[in-house]
Amino acid sequence: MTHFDHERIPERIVHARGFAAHGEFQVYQSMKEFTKADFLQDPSKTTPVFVRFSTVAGSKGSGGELARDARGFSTKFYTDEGNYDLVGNNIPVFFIQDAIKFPDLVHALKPEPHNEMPQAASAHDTFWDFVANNQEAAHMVMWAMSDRAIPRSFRMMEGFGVHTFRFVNHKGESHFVKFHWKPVLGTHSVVWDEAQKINGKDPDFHRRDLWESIQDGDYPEYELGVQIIAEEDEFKFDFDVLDPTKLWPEEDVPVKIVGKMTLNRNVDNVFAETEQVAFHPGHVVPGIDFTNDPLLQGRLFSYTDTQLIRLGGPNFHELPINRPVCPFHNNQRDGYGRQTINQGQVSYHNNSLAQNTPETTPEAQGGYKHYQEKIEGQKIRARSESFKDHFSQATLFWNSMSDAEKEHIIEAFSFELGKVQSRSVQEQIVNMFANVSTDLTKGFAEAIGIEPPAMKDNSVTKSSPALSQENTVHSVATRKVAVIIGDDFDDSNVSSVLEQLNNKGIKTEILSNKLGTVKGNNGLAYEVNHTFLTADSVLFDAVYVVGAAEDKSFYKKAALFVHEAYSHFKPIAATEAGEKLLEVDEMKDSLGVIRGSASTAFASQFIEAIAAHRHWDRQVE
Ligand code: HDD
Repeated sequence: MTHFDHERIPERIVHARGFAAHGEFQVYQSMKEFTKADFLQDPSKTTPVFVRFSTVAGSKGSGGELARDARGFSTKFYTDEGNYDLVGNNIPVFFIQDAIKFPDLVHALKPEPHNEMPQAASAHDTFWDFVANNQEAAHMVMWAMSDRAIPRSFRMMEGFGVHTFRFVNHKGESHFVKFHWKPVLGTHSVVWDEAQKINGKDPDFHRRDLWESIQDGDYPEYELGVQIIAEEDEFKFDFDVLDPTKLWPEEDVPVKIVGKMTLNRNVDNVFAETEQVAFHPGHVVPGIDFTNDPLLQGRLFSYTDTQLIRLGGPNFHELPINRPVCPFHNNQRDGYGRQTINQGQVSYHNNSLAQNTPETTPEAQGGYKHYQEKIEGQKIRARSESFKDHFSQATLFWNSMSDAEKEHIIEAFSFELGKVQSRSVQEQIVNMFANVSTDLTKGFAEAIGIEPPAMKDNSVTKSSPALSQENTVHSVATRKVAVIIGDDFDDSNVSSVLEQLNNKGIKTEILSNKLGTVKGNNGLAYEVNHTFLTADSVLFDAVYVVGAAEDKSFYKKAALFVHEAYSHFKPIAATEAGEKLLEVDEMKDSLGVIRGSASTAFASQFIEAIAAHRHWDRQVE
């Protein structure tokens, strides 16, 4: 009973709701020119990894993984030189420039303290008040209001190290580096109405997707990319390369793809692994070092500190999930929950009784040595002038969006600010974002009944096509299709269409009005996977309506399902019997709606429509 009484530990102060998996990493070619990091040298070497994805704002048990939020993307590489942690997000920039503001940011974002509402949402007064009064947040807010904040799955989102780090090679030369994870399936999102419904229908939607794809052998894959800037080029850009509210446009500094990570094993126990894993941007290996980014500097303090309370003392690094896989030795001793039984008399340095061991490995033998940066001038606590432009890259982001993506951003601002009670905060935000784009502000100011301000001058016309999800990889592999079938369906060619989809790696699941078996008019039978009660259109990427014999109740439920899928811009295929569900003429003739008798051409068109992900032209109609 006593053990049971103590089974809970404090949840993470941010990123509390997370899910993780094991995997491995391999570099494509040696990165020797830039870094001496051992795990980035040899393409034949496999490095084990553990990756935890998370939402930021919600508590551990918060309902709904589809909250509008950044997603954490933390990777622990268990290298032969010790653990390297890349503790990033799915958004390449951050809300603030200086870590000392992090507690304020999180206080403003979390549920308001007097009534603890709202859970897992930024759509409330304190968050937007913080933004209006800390305008460095402008750029990340644009990302948070975009489709990036509602990913289709953990497998379909990018990851970013955010900060500028340093690569150091064997000659001691340093380069600035930014890390990227590029999902092999492309970067895809759902729409906001869908996100809210998924949160109710399956609050575990993202973790279920990850868990099931690993179980099915559809291992999530991400390529590691690096952007590199030579130290001497530090001042060649129109932004400060150490400012964490800025990205390096990929068109100016190309992302070099250098390796691949594959997640191939689910955890055995969520508490022991996912909950107890302790990430830290300060866990570095020789060849990777820090920069003077003031956000990174503050993180280097915070992550050890938080584990002390969360995991109950200084021995959290001895928990199985946190332990390095390489030999290690130090003079750390004792403390709560000590696991190692150290031998011998000596636990100090320098010593003569143990021939001066253990000692820090000298650099020549692979030990860590920080890059020695030459610095001149005063060290003061102040924000650099070069950190003062908060709007240019927010506009760059806006300029890079497709029409549909822009529309979604306007809707997101309209939703979030529509929930804000304070008229003054709403007005401040309208004024602030007029610095980013007048089209954007006009769009959402109207929705919340505020007069947009007179035009403000913003001369940024540049765009970065790499930022638009329209330009991502479009793959059909592992997409989920709901196949709607009722009794006495016309079974000619149904199986060949499903086979054609399955051959492309598309998952088909049978939906009907009751569980059991559905039978076609020529004896073809399918086991039903879900009913209209247990599943919903928001849990699928596309719908294939095979139909049924005349059955009013079947068609009523199926019609709701198909209409919702249509309103979320999803591909729909319907055979003749299923066509009666597409009663609205506009639906019949829309792009992404395939009609006709089941044939090879019909299936191919449907596959093409699925590859497009969503058919935004319906939005413009
Ligand atoms: Fe943080 C957790 C990512 C800024 C303080 N952070 C945490 C996690 C991720 C990030 C992914 C979850 C790790 C896990 O899965 O266990 N954080 C970021 C990124 C940032 C960032 C990408 C900006 C570039 N964080 C940041 C600042 C501070 C913190 C500026 C404080 C000064 N973060 C924490 C923390 C957490 C954390 C309080 C909570 C749990 C933990 O560390 O282990 O220390």
